[in-house]
Amino acid sequence: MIKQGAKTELDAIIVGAGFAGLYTLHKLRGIGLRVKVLEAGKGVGGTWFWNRYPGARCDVESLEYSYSFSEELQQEWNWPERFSAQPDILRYANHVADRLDLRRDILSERRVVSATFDELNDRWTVCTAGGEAFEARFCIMATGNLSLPRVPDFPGLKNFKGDWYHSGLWPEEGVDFTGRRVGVIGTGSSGVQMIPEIAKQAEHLFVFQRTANFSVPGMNRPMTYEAEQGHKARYAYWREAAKRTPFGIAGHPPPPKTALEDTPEARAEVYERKWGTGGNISFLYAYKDLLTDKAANDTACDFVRAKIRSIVRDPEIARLLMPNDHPIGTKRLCLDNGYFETYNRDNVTLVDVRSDPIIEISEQGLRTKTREYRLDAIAFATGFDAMTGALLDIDIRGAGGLRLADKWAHGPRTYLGLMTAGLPNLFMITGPGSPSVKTNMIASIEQHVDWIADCIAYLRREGIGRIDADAAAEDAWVEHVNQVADATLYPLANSWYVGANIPGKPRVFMPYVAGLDKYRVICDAVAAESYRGFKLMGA
Ligand code: N01
Repeated sequence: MIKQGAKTELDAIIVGAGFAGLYTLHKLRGIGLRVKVLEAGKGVGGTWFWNRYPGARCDVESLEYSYSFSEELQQEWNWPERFSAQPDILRYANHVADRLDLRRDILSERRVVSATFDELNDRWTVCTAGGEAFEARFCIMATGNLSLPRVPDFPGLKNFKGDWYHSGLWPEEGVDFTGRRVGVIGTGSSGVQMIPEIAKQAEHLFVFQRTANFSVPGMNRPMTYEAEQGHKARYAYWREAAKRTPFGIAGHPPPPKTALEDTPEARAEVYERKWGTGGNISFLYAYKDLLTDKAANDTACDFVRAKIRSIVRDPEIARLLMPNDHPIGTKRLCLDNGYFETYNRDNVTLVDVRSDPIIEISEQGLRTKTREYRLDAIAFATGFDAMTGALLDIDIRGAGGLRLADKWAHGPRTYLGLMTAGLPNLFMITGPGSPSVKTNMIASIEQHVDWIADCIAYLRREGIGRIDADAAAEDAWVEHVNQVADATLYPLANSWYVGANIPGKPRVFMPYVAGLDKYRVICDAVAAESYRGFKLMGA
């Protein structure tokens, strides 16, 4: 038990016990550091601890979305489905915590509120909401990219007599919607996943859609013994192959052709095959230029819109569900299990809140400009303050009192997404400016954690007390990240990748989209050149 007022002295503090925090703890322990993880939740698992909404499921296949660093771990764990459901991923995170004996260094229900760098001795002091303080040379932010939930500030929410939930803060005990009139606000990945499941329970489900979203089928299925064993027999091969791909996912050979090289008939066949295979990477890998050429992308958009028209019986509802404001894939392409089919149910109503905006949450439900919907419960699937939200939620102050919030007032600036100049010895895992959310997150996490652990081991070996990103290297990296994004269609969408979902957030494209394979090479070269672009100082 740590006493109020006392400071716990450590070598490294990790904030967050999701997949990034768990692996960082394991790695840093492995190089002999005294480490503690501070976690806001009651348990480990990060995203998969908080996002317990009905239908929550990963859109990367289970055999890929798992740690690769331990052959024993990857061999002994069994995944029940092709795409894992949230409870299975959370079970896996807990298994890893037990298997690697991580829990003794994880302090749960510790929400970090501040992190302050002391320049005199090159150490961070990290404080929790409960008033505890921890001090360490290194601070590693494993705070996640989609971990600060956002509830829009609709007037009247506090007066609502029913229950309301957010996808990212779902009650641990679950929610029974049986016999209730339920409203879901939002049709991103979370909404698309929860809508079919809530529709099966609710007396009536009202979906409040502002922007239609592209979604492709997951074609999820139970894992067969043959599929699992076949993959596991060559796990090392598949993991190595994944490292040489942009997404950190093996088994999707780069497409050889551009979309317009094929005839319309041949294209239709390709898209039909991809649709039947399931998976968003598979679909977006139909042609090599879908994310760089608008005319190519239009062909994929048209195919999905035609699918929606063919699935949804009411032509007016089908029309409303057809996305028309962004190229496919430039917002996270949703993966669903019967999403569009759900709108054929008698107990589901689609409400277009683009033409009839939400005015307020009333005592009895939700009021749009033209009418009131009586609701017993509202599920907000309204997303997150992505990529920077969780970091800026902490009062982080670096050298000379530099506040991260001030430094990033016009958008995040990092070198390699790993560090930001002026905040020495503070590393970010999958930070803005790294491939992160555009990849298999666990693959990106492993790459970052391995790099950070190697870097810290090097600093200790060389007797170096402080590492900081060089401002010029950071400027060059930010420019490079933007140049790469500008050569794609991504910036055309009003997505959370550019912060467009948060009113007032600076519009900056945050992930690095050149691919994890290329990024890995850059990071390795930086390390091999004695951490080029970083300033190493003092003992
Ligand atoms: O959030 P989102 P999410 N009035 O921001 C709507 C990952 N993820 O939680 O587009 C009305 O995508 C908003 O409408 P609009 C994945 O990376 C992965 O669904 O702003 N509507 C939009 O429809 C994903 O991209 C998995 O017009 C409002 C929705 O809310 C990321 O998390 C599963 C509104 C928000 O969509 C975030 O997904 C789940 C308002 N005032 C999540 N404000 C898988 O692995 C917002 N909306 C499969």
